[in-house]
Amino acid sequence: MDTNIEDIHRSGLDDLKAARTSKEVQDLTVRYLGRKGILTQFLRNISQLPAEQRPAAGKRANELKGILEQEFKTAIKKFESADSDNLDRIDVSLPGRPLTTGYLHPITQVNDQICDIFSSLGFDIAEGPEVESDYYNFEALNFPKDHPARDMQDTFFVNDDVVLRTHTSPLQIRTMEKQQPPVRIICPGKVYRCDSDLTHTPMFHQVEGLLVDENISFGDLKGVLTTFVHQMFDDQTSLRFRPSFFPFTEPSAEVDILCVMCRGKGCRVCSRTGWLEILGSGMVHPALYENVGYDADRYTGFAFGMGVERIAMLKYGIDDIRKFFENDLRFLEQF
Ligand code: 2NL
Repeated sequence: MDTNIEDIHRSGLDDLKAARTSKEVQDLTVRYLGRKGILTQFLRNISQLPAEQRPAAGKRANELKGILEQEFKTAIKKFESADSDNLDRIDVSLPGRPLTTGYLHPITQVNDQICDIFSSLGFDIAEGPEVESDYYNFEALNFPKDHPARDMQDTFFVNDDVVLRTHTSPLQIRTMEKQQPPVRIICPGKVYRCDSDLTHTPMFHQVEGLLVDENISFGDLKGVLTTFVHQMFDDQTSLRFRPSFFPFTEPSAEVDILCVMCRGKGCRVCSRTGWLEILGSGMVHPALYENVGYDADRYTGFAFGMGVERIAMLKYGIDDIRKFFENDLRFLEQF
């Protein structure tokens, strides 16, 4: 026998050390342990050794067979897991995956447009709580307790004295309590009314505005709201001021625009009137000035309120308010 078992052991481990891939280790396994492998040959040749040497050589050769099998197997596993790491690694030469950009909900877009128009006219933006006291939501706004006007707004009560605000006017009362005229604010925000159908949801978004100063007239109200309508729709839009009633304004007026569907001819959308109501407004009732400590002889002002969903429906010709709340991307992606 020319090859020494210890030489096979040493060269086996040296070859393994030099191997760099699982394929190379697989080749080594064949070279040492395969049918014609170096160690296999050695084992086969043991029968030709002198009888007294056979047991020790057989024991040692089988021992080495176990060692090499184990070492090669471990090395193959190690290289294979490293190979799969390589597959997962990022290929920086590949083109990037495009990121889909987000977009704002149509109600947010219309709300922002309304706020931008009034900001450009010099109004500040005020925000505040959605849970309000009966005082700020009704009493201070000239809705006496048990007055039928409270039935105009189907209120969600938290308890006898606390409500979910039915409009954002409470914020305007709070602002007037803190600050003497001139006041020029708009109040955007969520409001709540117990009402649900094609044009009403229990929660909707409102923007209310208030301007109080010396010598403010109904003419100022008409000028500001006409400018708003022309910027929000288009500057050819016809509008009219129609007498109305609110407990907190006197006189009161609702603003209509010529029907965007039939241009005034009369259709289903405008109930054959040719006009669409878009907001309510009026001169602030003197009783409110008393409640907030303003001099009612010195100051006058106007106020207005509009539903953001309603403006968005008219602007985009949407017939069902609930579409804004269903979060169907096929609808939302169109804006
Ligand atoms: C509507 C009508 C309106 C007001 C809101 C208001 C607020 C104060 C004083 C006086 Cl603090 N008025 N707000 C005035 C007229 C109409 O809203 O139909 N909103 C959706």
